[in-house]
Amino acid sequence: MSRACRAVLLRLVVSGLVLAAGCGGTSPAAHPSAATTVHMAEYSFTPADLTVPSNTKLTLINDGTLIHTYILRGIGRGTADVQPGKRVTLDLAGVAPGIYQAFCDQAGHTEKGQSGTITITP
Ligand SMILES: [Cu+2]
Repeated sequence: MSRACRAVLLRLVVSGLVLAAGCGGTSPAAHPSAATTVHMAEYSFTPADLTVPSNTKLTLINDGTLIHTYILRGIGRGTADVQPGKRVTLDLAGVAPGIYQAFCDQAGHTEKGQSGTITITP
């Protein structure tokens, strides 16, 4: 191998290490969104799957033309009706870390795909 080749190889190795270090190393295999804002529309949440620390305040924005809600299944926490064009805050204080299904409780919306997951980390 030529000296120039070795130099290129070394640079690739070094930049690879820098990239690996920049990734943090504590992320799960998937890449869930770290956003704390969820956009609602017909019939979706964006992002559908997100991961937040415990005690986060989520912002829910209704970009659609119908009323939507964002409810965590099974624990009685979620928004009231969010009117089109409005935003509300959902305080997750006291919600135990875990993975929760999120859905819109307006008739038919979950069935049309308006659901997702929220993972709350300790
Ligand atoms: Cu909805």
